[in-house]
Amino acid sequence: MAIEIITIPDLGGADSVEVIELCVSVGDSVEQEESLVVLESDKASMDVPSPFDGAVVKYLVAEGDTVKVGDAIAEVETAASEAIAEQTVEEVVEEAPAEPVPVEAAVEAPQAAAVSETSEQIALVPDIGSDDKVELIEISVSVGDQVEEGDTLVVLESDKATMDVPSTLTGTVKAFIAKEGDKLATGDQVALIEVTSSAQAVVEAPAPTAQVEPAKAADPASAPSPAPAVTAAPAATAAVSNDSSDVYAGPSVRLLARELGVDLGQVAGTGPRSRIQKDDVNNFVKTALKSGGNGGSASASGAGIPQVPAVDFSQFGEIETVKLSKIQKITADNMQRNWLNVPHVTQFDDADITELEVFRKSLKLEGEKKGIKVTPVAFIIKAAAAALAANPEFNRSLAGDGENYVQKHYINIGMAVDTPRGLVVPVIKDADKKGIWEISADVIAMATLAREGKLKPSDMQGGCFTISSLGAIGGNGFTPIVNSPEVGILGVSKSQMKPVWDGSDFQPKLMLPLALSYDHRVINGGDAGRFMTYLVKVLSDIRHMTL
Ligand code: CAO
Repeated sequence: MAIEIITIPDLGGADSVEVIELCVSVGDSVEQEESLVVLESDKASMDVPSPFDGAVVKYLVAEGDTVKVGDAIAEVETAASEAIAEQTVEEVVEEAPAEPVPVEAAVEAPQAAAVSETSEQIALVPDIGSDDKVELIEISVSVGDQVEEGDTLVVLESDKATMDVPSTLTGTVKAFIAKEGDKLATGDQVALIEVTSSAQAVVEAPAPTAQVEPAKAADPASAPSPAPAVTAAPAATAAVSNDSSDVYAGPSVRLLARELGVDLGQVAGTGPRSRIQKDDVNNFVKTALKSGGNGGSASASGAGIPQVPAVDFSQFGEIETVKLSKIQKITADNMQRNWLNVPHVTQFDDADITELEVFRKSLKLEGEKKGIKVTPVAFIIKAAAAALAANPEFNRSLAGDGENYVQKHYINIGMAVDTPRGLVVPVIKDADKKGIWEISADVIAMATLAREGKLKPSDMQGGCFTISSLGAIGGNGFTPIVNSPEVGILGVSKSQMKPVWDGSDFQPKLMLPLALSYDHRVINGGDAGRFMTYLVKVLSDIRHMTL
């Protein structure tokens, strides 16, 4: 009987996470996409779904265990892998294009093609996120090569992105079934691999079960947070190729390098066959920042930034040192990166929301019936969506190549939420298409999930523009930091009644202070002036939103 071992997929940056729930009883059947376990990091909880229909034979983890990417979590008996197991090598060879397959190598293979009973397995094209066929543009290893899990087997190219297809197995490449120039679709066979040990024979999930989101990953500009794409099976990831140099690194490492402005050609890889890992990039940056520093003097570091001297505060009084939460650390890194990379300008204005408040308060009774509280934030999100539609410059991101920008044709608004564990930014999707009730319900749901630490990675991805509202707390204004690769962020402060001159008299008006920070590489002052003026107009008279 074919048993497959399910492993922890890419956690998108989280080092280790806790198993908080085993969702299926041992012996019970599980359907494809049904959750096997729930993991929780400081940032979010994540479901790990089963990649196929089957039955849980046993769990290899317990609730409370701390796990990391690649750890085995369960054994699942699956009909799908039996089907693959029954496929003989001869069948594989028959199906394969004649030219690229060294038949001898394939025929020497002992028996079946895919699972634990034999040491031969077929690498398939995982879910590439569309039904279209994509071209195989590069075979990255040779027949006879030893490949490690994670090594790139082939590179596919669509009109949108190039995609590395990494091996999910450690073993020897016995034959390539596909050749350069072939057009491949999800589930097509790529290569025959002889695994080196049964312990490593984690069966690659059949293609239909892969959960990759190549479109998102392919557009670094639309994926501002490093949140993981939760996948049940390791699969191909996609990224726009940085260049055609022969640097040996996967797409996520290339994306990180682009975000940090690191030239991968200067980074020494410590992975198998000198493959560059994320840690190599991070260490390169740390070393660059430290080099040139001399124990905290004001001299410039390698990156030209003077180091902040370390101070022993205990000499001045009692202190305690408290560990930063994961979210706090991620926020600190993101803020510093964005502050250093983005040339910020902040523009200020006040919107007269006197009428908006009258209207909002008139919704109170209806809101109580619906169980939805409408705060000014919902109107600000709606107005920002309208301003984005009217000023598409704010819905752009610089492309990683520095030669292009990406114009987004969807409008998702991120909303900063203050939680006990730190700042998180869930995203209200398609805010331009939603009404105030729906946006209000989203705001409540997202803020609740955020505060309970239950946001899914996908809840925090795909933002185009962020709103940071301190309106319920107070203050006249602040200069928010752009949530790069977005190019604009709106800081909202507390509305106050103010005397406003109407030409002949002072009128009491409820004024909402707004601060718009923008990336001056993408947005000009004129663009920002028009965006802000439009926003103020819409908030002052919400009938404009309907135009
Ligand atoms: N001016 C005056 N009052 C405001 C206001 C404003 N701009 N915005 C909201 N309010 C009032 C609401 O009317 C409501 O008052 P009532 O209860 O009397 O009706 C109250 O503030 C509600 O506040 P809230 O925080 O519960 O809900 P919200 O919809 O205003 O905001 C959220 C939701 C998630 C944005 C908010 O809770 C939050 O977390 N804000 C912090 C964001 C943050 O930390 N930003 C900084 C990031 S950079 O470090």
